[in-house]
Amino acid sequence: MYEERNLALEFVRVTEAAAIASAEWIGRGDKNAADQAAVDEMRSRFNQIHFKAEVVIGEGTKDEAPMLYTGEIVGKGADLEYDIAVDPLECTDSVAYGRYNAISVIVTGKKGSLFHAPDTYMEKIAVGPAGKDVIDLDAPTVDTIQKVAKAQGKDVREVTIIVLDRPRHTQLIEEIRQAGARVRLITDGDVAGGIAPCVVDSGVDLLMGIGASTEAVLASSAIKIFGGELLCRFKPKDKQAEEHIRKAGISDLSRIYRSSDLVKSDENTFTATGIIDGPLLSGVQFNKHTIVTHSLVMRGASKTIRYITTHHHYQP
Ligand code: VTB
Repeated sequence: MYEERNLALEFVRVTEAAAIASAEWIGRGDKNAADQAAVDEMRSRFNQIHFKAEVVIGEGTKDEAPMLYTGEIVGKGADLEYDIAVDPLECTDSVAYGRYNAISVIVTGKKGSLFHAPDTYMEKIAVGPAGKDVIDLDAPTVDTIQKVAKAQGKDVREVTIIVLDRPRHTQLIEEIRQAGARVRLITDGDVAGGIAPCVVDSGVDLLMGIGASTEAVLASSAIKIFGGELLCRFKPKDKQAEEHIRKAGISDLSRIYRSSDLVKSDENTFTATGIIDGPLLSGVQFNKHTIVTHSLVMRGASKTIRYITTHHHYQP
């Protein structure tokens, strides 16, 4: 009976609510309040839905986070059928300081199918369907850009690469510019940034650089359904981070993961609602009598991709 359900569609009401709650905090300089509003809303709404899932990526360990912690069971269903990975507010700083790019996101897969990523850094490349067979994490930047340009039928000068604006990317940014391509810097948000190359009108062709491992799992669920690709490899910043990865049972740090390693089931889902405008989704708009949200809803089993604009009745 559950086979025909599209859980992603049920979750859109959850990400919408979390997005609206955190959008109330845009630009108020309080990232904890923005995050808490999204977490509270997401957590309470999960328990109105008939499903049962274990949080494999959430707000942190049980000690760090009282809600949506790794290992928490959510939903009011009977059987534990799903893994769930969430980020109620991906990019707390963007919301707190009114910057570009923030979403609320939920990913599910059959139990045991989502990668339990220890929270640390990974180096990543993500690309849309046309370039999926030409990317290589070990290739020189210029080669990757030339190959992706060719696969997309573009000139290198027309290729845009989204990169997190971090000192660790100084050399990468230089290499991209030397190759003749464009750099689009973002302050945060390589979930939306990693998915953007799959979206034809996003203006982004590639994501490159080092970002969080948990974000790689979230992005992979959408990238898989779009038919693009994400390659990544752990890049611990110090010995402690390396130890953290090993403690999670991962001994081969040189392993390259692709999106299908991070999200193993094809019965996966991806649901996200924009909080602030980004490369994937527009943010929450507050009008006099309505609040408008923009969401992306994807289901692996059918490969459906839905963009949902919702007008929420609003009486201040
Ligand atoms: C990125 C970014 C996230 O973490 O993954 C980043 O996409 C990586 O960590 O939005 P640093 O900030 O230490 O570079 C976030 O900024 C927050 O999860």
